[in-house]
Amino acid sequence: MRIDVLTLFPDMFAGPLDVSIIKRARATGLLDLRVHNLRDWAHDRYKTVDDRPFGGGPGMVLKPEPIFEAVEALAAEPTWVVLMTPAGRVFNQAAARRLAQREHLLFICGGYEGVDERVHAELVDEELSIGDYVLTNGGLPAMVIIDAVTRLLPGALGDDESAADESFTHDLLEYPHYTRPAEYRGMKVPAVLLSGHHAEIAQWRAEQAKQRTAQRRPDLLNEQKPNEQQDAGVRK
Ligand code: JEW
Repeated sequence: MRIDVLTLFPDMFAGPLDVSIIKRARATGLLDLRVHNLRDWAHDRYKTVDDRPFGGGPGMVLKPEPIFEAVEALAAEPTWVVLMTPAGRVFNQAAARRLAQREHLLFICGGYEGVDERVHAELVDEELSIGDYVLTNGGLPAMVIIDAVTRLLPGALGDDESAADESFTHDLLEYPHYTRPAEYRGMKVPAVLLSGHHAEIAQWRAEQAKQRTAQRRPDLLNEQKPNEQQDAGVRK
């Protein structure tokens, strides 16, 4: 998969995407990730990419020209263009599975107050947020999505890592884990896990996962699951 990122802060991307599974996916050629500074497409020697909003008001708006020209330079069918914005649909594991099917993703991170509306209308296939909290820009949200998508690429995970992939794929939280010692500071590992009865262990774990989910994340049990394949994107 190829992923291009357009950002005002390319330095943000250096650390998180250069460790662990993503590092390995890049090294083996499974992921071709390229981070670009939007200012490279600015038109003036001050590298201006934003301007004051028409109609007045606080803050600045990202100008359309650098974004249009950058996307035209980097994208070709079948590129799927994703705009990070707090006004987007909330990213989840189903969205990660959907994005992982694409050959080429292009993330526009944004910054400041927002992006000229003509970018949303003409250039963008899908708008995504990572949740209901305020951030300074779209860089971290883009990295979160790149992380979630990369580990779904066939061959990205080692055997141990894929075996450990339980939680959101089964729509339940994980059961509790224990390792040695069997007793630590008076706290004992549940006897069933030491029993060697595989069927009983599986039953205990399933029950724990259900109980935990009901207690901590009842929303996961009640959630409607629309068909995201049909339901994706703002431009149909
Ligand atoms: C996200 C892209 C670009 C946040 C989450 N937050 C916020 C916010 C910003 C500007 C105007 C209004 C609200 C900051 N910001 C972004 C925030 C994505 C941008 C600027 C974002 N997901 N995605 N939770």
